[in-house]
Amino acid sequence: VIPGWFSEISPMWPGEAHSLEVKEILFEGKSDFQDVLVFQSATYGKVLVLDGVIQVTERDECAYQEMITHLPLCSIPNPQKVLVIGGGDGGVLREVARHTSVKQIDICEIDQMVIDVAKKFFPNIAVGFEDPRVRLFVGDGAVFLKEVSDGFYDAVIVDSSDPIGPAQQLFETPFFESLARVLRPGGVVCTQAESVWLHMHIIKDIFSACRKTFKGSVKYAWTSVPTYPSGVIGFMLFTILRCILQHFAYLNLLAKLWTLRFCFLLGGQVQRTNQHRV
Ligand code: AAT
Repeated sequence: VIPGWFSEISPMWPGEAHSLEVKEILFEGKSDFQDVLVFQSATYGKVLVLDGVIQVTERDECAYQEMITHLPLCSIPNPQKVLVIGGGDGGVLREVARHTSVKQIDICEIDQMVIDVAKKFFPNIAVGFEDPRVRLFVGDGAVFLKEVSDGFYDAVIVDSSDPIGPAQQLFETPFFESLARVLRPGGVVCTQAESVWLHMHIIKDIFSACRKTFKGSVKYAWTSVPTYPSGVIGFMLFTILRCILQHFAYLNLLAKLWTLRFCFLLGGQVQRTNQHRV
């Protein structure tokens, strides 16, 4: 450990640690769930750290918050009811609020201290809480989902910390089953899904849990965030297919398109034959 520098050391990335020069420690606390630290860095603005792991820096937070939000919300038409799990800094809320179709934004963050610290030190991120469509629930996201009725949300964004600590349950099969239950057919889920350079085993586990749980498509996306381990972070996106009748409607549409295509071909043929005659 270099004096005057913060190093992100964790068993989740053994043998390597990204470091930032610390200008000033602004806050140090211990909540019921985790150690909370805020410091002024030399090059990335203010930094929020939970249990020794960087969650947000002022300089590169946009790369993560925009991707985890707009990938899912731009992938379905007209999202209206959105749930955020985790994300107590408010950055994902800020991005969700930019979607005019959205009417209700619920957030379930486990740690009130994260919310308070974000409001005090990261006003440009915590501004997300000020949108009138936001309803805040402080509690465990996995427990919260149990109270939600079936098919309630159009989109769920799981902006969670790593699977060591309070977010562990958010990477396990029962949680994915709850997500599948609260999502409406045609809805979409996007979860924080770690780095391809460091966590292939976690990614594979999430992928296979989702494949079993979601009768729809499961896709992985990633973006570059310099202050996250290995400089990249990924997302697992899953959708639930609409009901079986809608499958038939889709097949019906395909059949019609083929018939149309056939008619065009035939029409072209007839035209050509006629031209030939002329
Ligand atoms: N947008 C900031 C990025 C984060 S913050 C992750 C948030 O998830 C934290 O505020 C944490 O308190 C919250 N959280 C953890 N467990 C739970 C839970 N069970 N229920 C609800 N909220 C929870 C993610 C940074 C990713 C870092 C990658 N290395």
